[in-house]
Amino acid sequence: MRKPTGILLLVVFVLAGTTWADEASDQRLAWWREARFGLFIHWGLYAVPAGEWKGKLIPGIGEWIMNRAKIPVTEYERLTAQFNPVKFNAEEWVAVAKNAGMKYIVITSKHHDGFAMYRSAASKYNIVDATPFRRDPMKELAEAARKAGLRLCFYYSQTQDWYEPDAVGNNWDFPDESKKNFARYLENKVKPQVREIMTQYGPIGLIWFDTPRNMTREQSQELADLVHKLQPQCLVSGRVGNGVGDYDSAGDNQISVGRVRRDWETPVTLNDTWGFKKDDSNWKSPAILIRQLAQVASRGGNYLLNVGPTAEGVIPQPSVERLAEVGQWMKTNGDSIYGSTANPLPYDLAWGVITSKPGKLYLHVFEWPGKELVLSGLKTKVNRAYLLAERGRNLSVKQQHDAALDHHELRVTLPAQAPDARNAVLVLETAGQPGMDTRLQQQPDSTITLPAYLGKIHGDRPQLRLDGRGVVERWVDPKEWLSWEFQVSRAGEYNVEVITSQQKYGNGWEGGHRVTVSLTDPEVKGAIGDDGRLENPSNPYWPYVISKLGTLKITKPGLQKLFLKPETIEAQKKLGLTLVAIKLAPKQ
Ligand code: FHN
Repeated sequence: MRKPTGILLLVVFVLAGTTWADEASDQRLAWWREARFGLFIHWGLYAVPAGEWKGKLIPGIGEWIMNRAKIPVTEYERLTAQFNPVKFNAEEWVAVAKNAGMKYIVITSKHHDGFAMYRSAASKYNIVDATPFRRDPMKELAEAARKAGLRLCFYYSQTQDWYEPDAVGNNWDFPDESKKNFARYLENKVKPQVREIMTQYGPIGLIWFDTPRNMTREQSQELADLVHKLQPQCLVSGRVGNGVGDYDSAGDNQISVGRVRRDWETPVTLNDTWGFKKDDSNWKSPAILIRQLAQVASRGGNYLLNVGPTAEGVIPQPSVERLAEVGQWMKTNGDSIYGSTANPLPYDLAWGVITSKPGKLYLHVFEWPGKELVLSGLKTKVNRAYLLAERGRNLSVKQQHDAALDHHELRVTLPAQAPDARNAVLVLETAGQPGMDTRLQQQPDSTITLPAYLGKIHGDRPQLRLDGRGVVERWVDPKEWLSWEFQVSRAGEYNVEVITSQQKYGNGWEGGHRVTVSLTDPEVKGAIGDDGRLENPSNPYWPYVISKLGTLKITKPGLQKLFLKPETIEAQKKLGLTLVAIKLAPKQ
């Protein structure tokens, strides 16, 4: 008799605990979900060498120079004498963020080099005690941010600390792993410093821990608990490790696809580095930034865009200019981003992406169709349509339902020219919550795109999986395959293209796999060859490769099933079949 009661109590307790934890995260996340857009700042001693050490340019990201050039602590710490950012002006930095339409700032309080960018009693290796500057820039930023109504947040590197013998990462000064005591480093430096940043600067929006590496679940939990104990409303980023953060973090510069289950954020660089590097001028265009911001919001995430100020304390002008352009766009179109939620459809559209709010859909049109925009799948009546750039002018709308195919189609008459060629936002006000037909379906331009992330995986304990970008990884076993179900509205002959992804920066791609793409009946076979490169429209880092397989005939409209089955997979480079999507386009 007693045992079941005990178990019951335990279950109730665990469930109650879970609900409580979720509710607490939910409350903390309220401002952050509203914000959607933040400024990341990587600023530290590494801005002094700015990518160059002893006359040599060091490849890789700027804030990693100590690690990449294996600079001994005794040499690196001498940079403190040169670090005097006299041009630093907290109000100017905050104004840059505010003008961009950003609502929070996340700045490195301590990066992997171990140097604290604030007054720290726990370590003399900090900007106030160890540099001629002697000021605490975090204090100045906290005040400026508060005045401007932005939330200040801190980045803190909790495992890697190349200054400390007990921490992770410095194996050139401290090669003997057996002497390292990570728990001691956590107790002696991390926790005291986390306490400091949580108590010296007023309310903090979030702590952005990074590279959890060897953290045990208990250690991650202890850090999260410490933050929440000191400031119950402060968020903890997913990179605290072991899934104990309040929200998830996508990989660097990765834009997650499809429906993401938890709240998430992606950190993106304006050029290629995070910390300032004098030879990095690979700036992303405002068009890409505006597009990425909308894409991230359309998948329910936050966009954290990074600048790397110089050792003098100046945010590089090309960054300031790009942020100002995004800010201009936000002034007109911010309603479609702030407080928005994900696209109710599980896929992107040929012309762009969708964000939503109660009773509203925001169509972010990257490719202006001219004259008319057609959207499939909206079941609810549209009361009003207008462009955010021309709010006073209602656009004419036609809605149709093909009962035989159960196909909903909406047509909006547009001005011939887009009010903004990078992203013009069209608002649809619906009668109540927009209801969508979420089945994958043929688009109004007659193309059918079957994204890998919506495919069903088959095989005996399949190894293949989707990475955060929606690209298939570890597809090296030809016995594993994918299938999709989708609605077709027009029969006909279709060209079949298989789109795969290259590695980051276009470094590496593997082809030569033989595959069969088949519908329930007809099929097309062929090799995955390099028939053309395609700029990845959402991310310049991972370009695509198109393979033209031939054609497939769809004999009648309605529900179709498509199978992608490999016969052989080349996996010498260990990349395998890095599928992004299959595209069917009408044969002309
Ligand atoms: O190693 C760091 C890197 O220097 C930078 O801080 C990025 C930002 O997301 N985080 C780590 C790598 O993921």
